[in-house]
Amino acid sequence: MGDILIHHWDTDGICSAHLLMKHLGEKIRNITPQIGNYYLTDEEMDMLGGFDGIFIVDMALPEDNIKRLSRSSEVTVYDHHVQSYMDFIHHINPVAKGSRQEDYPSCTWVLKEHFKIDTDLQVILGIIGDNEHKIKENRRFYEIVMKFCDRFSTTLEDLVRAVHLIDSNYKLGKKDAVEKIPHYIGEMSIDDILNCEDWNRNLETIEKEIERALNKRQSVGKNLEMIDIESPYNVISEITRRLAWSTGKNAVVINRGFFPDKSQIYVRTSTMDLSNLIGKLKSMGYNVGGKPRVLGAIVPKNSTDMVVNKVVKFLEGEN
Ligand SMILES: [Mn+2]
Repeated sequence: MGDILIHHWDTDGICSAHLLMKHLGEKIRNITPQIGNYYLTDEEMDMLGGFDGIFIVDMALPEDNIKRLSRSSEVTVYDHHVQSYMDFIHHINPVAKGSRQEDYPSCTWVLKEHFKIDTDLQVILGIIGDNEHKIKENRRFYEIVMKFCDRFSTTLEDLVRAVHLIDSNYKLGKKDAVEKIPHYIGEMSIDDILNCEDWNRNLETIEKEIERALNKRQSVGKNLEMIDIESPYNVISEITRRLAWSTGKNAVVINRGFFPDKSQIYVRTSTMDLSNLIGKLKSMGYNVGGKPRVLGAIVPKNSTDMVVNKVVKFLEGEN
């Protein structure tokens, strides 16, 4: 039944999908998982079972998803996320083989190295997509980005804005739009992206939604700010970031409106280590991920208040 390509819904995923399609030189069907899900649903798994070859880019799906797919299809993964090396598929992920994450700031860079692609706009957008201004802290890649800016008379500011425009599609939950972009992003210049009317309209919608959410903030104790919303948009990480950065306090945001049956919970702190909390919620069986200072969880709607209570207690230092 031919091949199919699965990619992450963000700029790095979209640009990686474009680069792989271009390299394969064939029209290949592409999909992104249900936006917000870092795994494949049963329906998605069933649909994929019919394909001979499955390519996955910039998406660290659970190993049991991959294992199941590999029983009926030839699976190839290109990625740069931290994950275990999988010897039962074609696994092209230098980080899984021990390379440092800083040396692979995007999946587009993995593809660039693997296929010896030029450092073109899509490769750079992948890097800026995953790192934004933080790329300044990565000396080697900041130089690569600056060289690109010189050569194409653009700026880091413009590249970051281009990334926000591309990412506006997934933030508004526009799965179809996301899946179309890999087919034409290769023909867009940086100015085409910056001037795209649809995407600029998207950004305005998102901006209004974020402001509306920030107006609902509530102080809990002296060092915690909380926002509890019901938004159909995937904007929780941006709201949490702005809440934390504007107040300097621990921030907890709950969105009960993005998934029909689940809530999103997002936590950001500048003073605590959330690793234990992440581990604890994982051991309770919840879908949780994060880094020492950021936590994201997707929990069934009827467990939301209970999980939020645990988070708040943790942040108040009672645990
Ligand atoms: Mn990525």
